[in-house]
Amino acid sequence: MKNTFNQIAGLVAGLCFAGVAMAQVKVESGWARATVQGQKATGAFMKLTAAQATRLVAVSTPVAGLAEIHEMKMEGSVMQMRAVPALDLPANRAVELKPGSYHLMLMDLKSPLMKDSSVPLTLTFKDAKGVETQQQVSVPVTTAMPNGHADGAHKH
Ligand SMILES: [Cu+2]
Repeated sequence: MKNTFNQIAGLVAGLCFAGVAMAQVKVESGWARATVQGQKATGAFMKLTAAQATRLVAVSTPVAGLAEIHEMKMEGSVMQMRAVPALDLPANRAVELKPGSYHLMLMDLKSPLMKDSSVPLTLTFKDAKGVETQQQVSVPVTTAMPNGHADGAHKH
């Protein structure tokens, strides 16, 4: 009985390890926009580079009741924001989530995101075979893109 359990545990651990190794996605320059009291939604941004082609299919965080993958694009002369079911990540090509483009939308915030704190995010990826893997990241909360060239940097 105990032996069987150990074997199963070992097998599960082995599978998990293989899954993580294969679906590794590099997460760089992540940040979330700080919010003020009463603000219920904000965006989180980062650069994702997948070793093998995969798709970002979900995001969750304990700080928000609901988190979605959003895209912004021009519809005629109006900038529209909408939820998308998945974001394609081609192999070895950086996909940037940034203001005015793809972003992670954190909604129903439980409390304001204070500058200089950090937000834990769980990213769910689904590869070409339909295998889902999750990756935990923690991104800093700030008021503008950390490297300074964001259009939001000079708003106030
Ligand atoms: Cu959005």
